[in-house]
Amino acid sequence: MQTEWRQASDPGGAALREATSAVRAPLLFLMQLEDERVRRAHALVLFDVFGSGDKRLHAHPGAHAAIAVEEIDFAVDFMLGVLGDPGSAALQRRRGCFGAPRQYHCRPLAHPGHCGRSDAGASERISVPGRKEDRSMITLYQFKTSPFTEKVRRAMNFKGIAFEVVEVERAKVPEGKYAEVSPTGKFPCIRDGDQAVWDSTDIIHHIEGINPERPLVPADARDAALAHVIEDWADESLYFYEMTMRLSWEHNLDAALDEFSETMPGVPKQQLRELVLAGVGQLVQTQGLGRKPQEQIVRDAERHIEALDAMLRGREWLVGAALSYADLAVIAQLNALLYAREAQAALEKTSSIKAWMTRVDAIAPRGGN
Ligand SMILES: N[C@@H](CCC(=O)N[C@@H](CS)C(=O)NCC(=O)O)C(=O)O
Repeated sequence: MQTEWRQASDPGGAALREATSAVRAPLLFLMQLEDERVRRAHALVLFDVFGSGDKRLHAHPGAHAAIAVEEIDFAVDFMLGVLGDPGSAALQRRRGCFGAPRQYHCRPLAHPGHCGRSDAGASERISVPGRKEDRSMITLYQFKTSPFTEKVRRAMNFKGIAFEVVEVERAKVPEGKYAEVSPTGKFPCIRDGDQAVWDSTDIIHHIEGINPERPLVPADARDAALAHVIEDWADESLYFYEMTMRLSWEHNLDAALDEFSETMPGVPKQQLRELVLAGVGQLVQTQGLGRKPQEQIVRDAERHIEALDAMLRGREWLVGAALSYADLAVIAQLNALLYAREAQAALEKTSSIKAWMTRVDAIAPRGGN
């Protein structure tokens, strides 16, 4: 398709363009917003060229292969509907699982090309499945390098909540630029209509009522308690391991520095490196973890990773029989921790974590973070 499209996008591809515009069959066009193979602009031009009267564009955050699982079911539904078999047993069964098929929309981005990129102050608009058309767009204020942001993005992607992103300019936080939405000066926070919600945990609970057919808080009281405790373990314990190992150890910081540097435009990398080492070093010293010798911290982190592996052995999700916000909190911290080579080595010795990560990515993608 890529080769064909290259032809179609230049004047020499006129024949292909003509053939595409002659297609009149109902069209369900799948598009990944961070597709590494097909440029977003090219996909949109191609979509426009099709001559079909019934054309739908389904856009999801993520790379080429990160198509949401429910999208495949939707495609089968769509095909069965087109083939005139809307009452088939297979179709009814699928509708039973996912509710009535939803209409998906993708609007042009306010800042095309910024999806998941980190240009300071940039915003993006993403429309995703399950969007409630009658509610205003949520704005997510984020540091793209933050695991708490990753948790929230995954939650909104899973629920199909449309949101736009504002990449917070670190240097402007002390000046009070974002004080209205985040009185603590911490991020992520969201603006939902006239309400501001800060702290990723509060955000998860706030958005739980949006698209409730895709819950993240377990219904069972014991499972809900377990999800709460696991999330807290991720946010308040694993977080300090990732901070210490990713950002205060020189040999690991270099792997994370490029991304950090995107959130501090104008600060030379070497200066930023020193700032991060000193700032985070001081923070983890005060918290306490940073006072331990590195070997002891590595051993602690290995125990955490082994514990996670044991929790997942023979199970698909951390709590109960479905994805919950516990999975999202843990995968977000783990991804940050995996910048540390010691954590990567520990992961290699596990048996269940990688498959679980793939499962989470499939239905709750990071969304270009
Ligand atoms: N408990 C908060 C933690 C958020 C947090 O610590 N965010 C960090 C980025 S990873 C932050 O905003 N740091 C800026 C600061 O502390 O001034 C949550 O879950 O949202």
